[in-house]
Amino acid sequence: MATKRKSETGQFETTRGNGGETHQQIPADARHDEANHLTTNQGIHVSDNQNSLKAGLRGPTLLEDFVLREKIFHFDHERIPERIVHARGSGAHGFFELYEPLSDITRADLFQRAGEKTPVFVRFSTVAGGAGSVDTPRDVRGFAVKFYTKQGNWDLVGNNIPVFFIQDAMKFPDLVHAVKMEADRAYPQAASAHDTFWDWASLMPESTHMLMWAMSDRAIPRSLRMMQGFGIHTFRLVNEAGKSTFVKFHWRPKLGIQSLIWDEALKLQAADNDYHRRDLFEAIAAGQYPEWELGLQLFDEAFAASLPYDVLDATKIIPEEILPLKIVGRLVLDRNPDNFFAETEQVAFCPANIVPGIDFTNDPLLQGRLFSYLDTQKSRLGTANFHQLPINAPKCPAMNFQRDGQMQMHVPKGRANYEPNSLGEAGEIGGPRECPVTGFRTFENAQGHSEQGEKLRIRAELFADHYSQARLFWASQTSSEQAHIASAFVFELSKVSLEQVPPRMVGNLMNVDQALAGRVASGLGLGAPHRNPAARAPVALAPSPALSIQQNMKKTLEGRHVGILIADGSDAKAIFNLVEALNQAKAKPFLVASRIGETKLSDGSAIRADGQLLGSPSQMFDAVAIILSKEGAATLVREAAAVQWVMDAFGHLKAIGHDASAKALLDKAGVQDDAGTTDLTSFIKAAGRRYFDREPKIRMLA
Ligand code: HDE
Repeated sequence: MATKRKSETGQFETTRGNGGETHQQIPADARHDEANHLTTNQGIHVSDNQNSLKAGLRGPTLLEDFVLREKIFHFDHERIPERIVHARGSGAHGFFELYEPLSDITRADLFQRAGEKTPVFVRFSTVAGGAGSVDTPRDVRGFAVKFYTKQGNWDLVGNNIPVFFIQDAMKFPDLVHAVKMEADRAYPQAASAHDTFWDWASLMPESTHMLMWAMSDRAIPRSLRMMQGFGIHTFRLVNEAGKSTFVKFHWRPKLGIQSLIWDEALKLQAADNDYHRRDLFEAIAAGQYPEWELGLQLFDEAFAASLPYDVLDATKIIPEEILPLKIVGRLVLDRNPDNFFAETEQVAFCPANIVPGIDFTNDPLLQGRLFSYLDTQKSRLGTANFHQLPINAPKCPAMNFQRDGQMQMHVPKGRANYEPNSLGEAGEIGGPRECPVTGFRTFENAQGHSEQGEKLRIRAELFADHYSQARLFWASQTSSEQAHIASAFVFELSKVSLEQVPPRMVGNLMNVDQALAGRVASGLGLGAPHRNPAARAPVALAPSPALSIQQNMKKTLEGRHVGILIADGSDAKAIFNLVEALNQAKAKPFLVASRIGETKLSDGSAIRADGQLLGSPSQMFDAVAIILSKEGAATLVREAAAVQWVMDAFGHLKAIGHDASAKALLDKAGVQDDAGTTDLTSFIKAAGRRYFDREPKIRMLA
């Protein structure tokens, strides 16, 4: 029954029958907060955010309920189209700090003063999956940085792999159609392991170098904080005198580069869809700010001409051993977005956003990108005024005569919406004017190289070399990394049902390395591979150890997560000491037990676990420790999740520290002693790395 009762202040308030009970017990005046009104979008105070307006107690909802209609209307339109590629991403705010002035090579304002900090917003992403897909598929990762410089926004929209699948923008829609879910069946989501991708890739020899990277552990990063970033294309830096220097941009993670084991990546898709997003958010929230250094490869025309590959070809790198990086500054991410949608979703990157002192080259892939990104923002964000959104707006003044359009947020004053005008002379606002001094001037390329020639649909000669650098990459890997690459090819091609595709792909690999092709063919159960003709004979290039992850990993626990499995009766002191040592090593300890609430320790104290065993499988950690009582171990050997926990930690090549009582569980999980299985005293020292030499004993790789 609905009744009306009088509140203490004399206001009437409706109470409801069953099901309608909300907060009506609170007197109306107690909820009245002058400064904190819930309102409609028109600013009307809302009296009731729980009930729609009805004709009578059990009557129909009334159309006149503008509060309900507005709320539902807005909700209905909450989603915007996701990005056609790179739909799933995570972002963060931070700054770029310059180490030393670079005025001799660029007039870009952000590179002039040592110690100066430029605000940035960074978005990391996967490429193929939709916005709701998982974080750890085998995929390239986007690494897009928006620098809010004093001279306007500069977007360095890169990836975590320094080359790309294609050389010419013309092929991008084909690549994306082939890799995304298949057109008729709409699967697989976020995976390249399917017919159409490999059909396309095997017919595109220029993709071979990138495929080598994509099949390597680069495509399964451990953390967004532990991957390198690359601008990929050759760009130009231009100084005050108009002199141009070619540049390739590199980001180097302070925590070192690190990747997952493939089986671990697969299991993480089940354990934590948001593994990377959570890792980034939590690290920043905990004050462990991810950091990268910016490295530049600087060179001139003569150097470019001396190389046996074309620097305008995005399927080629310049090895660091030939052209070392000049480290010029650091990128620090120190603030999570306040709102995912407003910032990470609405951020609109565009490689065409450059500032005076930086310029493009004729890389035909880059040239296509200069069109695409602005264009895509219009359909994604719906208006040509997307640059006015707070996350996209420059932090320096922006003034021009562009006007109107959907969702115009500015209210320009006066009549000056054209130029030239003489309104200023009449005492009105005349508006801004161009400036040849501070304004952006395109590099004129006048040193005998001015762009002229016939109109041709053609690529430069050296672009036809599709294999030399794929070979270089292969030769630069450790034998463990080579086994991962060969096995990844086998995994991916094993999911292909078009019979003509795997032999064709293996035929391309024959041009990279016969042994690799043989291993992939044998892993797939194919006959002896046949070499596909190469458009241009590969040349010998010296290996580049800088391309190997394993040879460049940092031995450290910093920023790493360590799972500690405990049970009733576990040694309290051992747990305390380990947690202390891990904190000191800047690692994140995480207690795992069968019950979250309370685990009773050896000294009678009780401890709360951070995670329950089933919900915290060992793939979530970089290393694990197991501290058990005899009874605890006896219970856990009968718990499949505990046995699996240990088995996976061992299979994922992690350090396992344990006390004597845990031995029974280790034995049950088939753990064999090696350098990575230690007692608790040696654990901290052992835990800062993976044990790749364990792998051949436990996994049959191709
Ligand atoms: Fe992109 N790319 N891309 N891409 N790309 C997009 O822009 C495109 C390429 C990259 O976090 C889209 O806003 C073309 C190379 C990143 O928001 C779109 C070509 C590299 C991101 C687009 C390329 C990238 C994108 C989709 C070939 C590494 C995510 C939504 C000519 C250097 C940025 C959007 C973010 C996003 C087009 C090739 C990196 C459709 C046409 C090479 C990191 O405009």
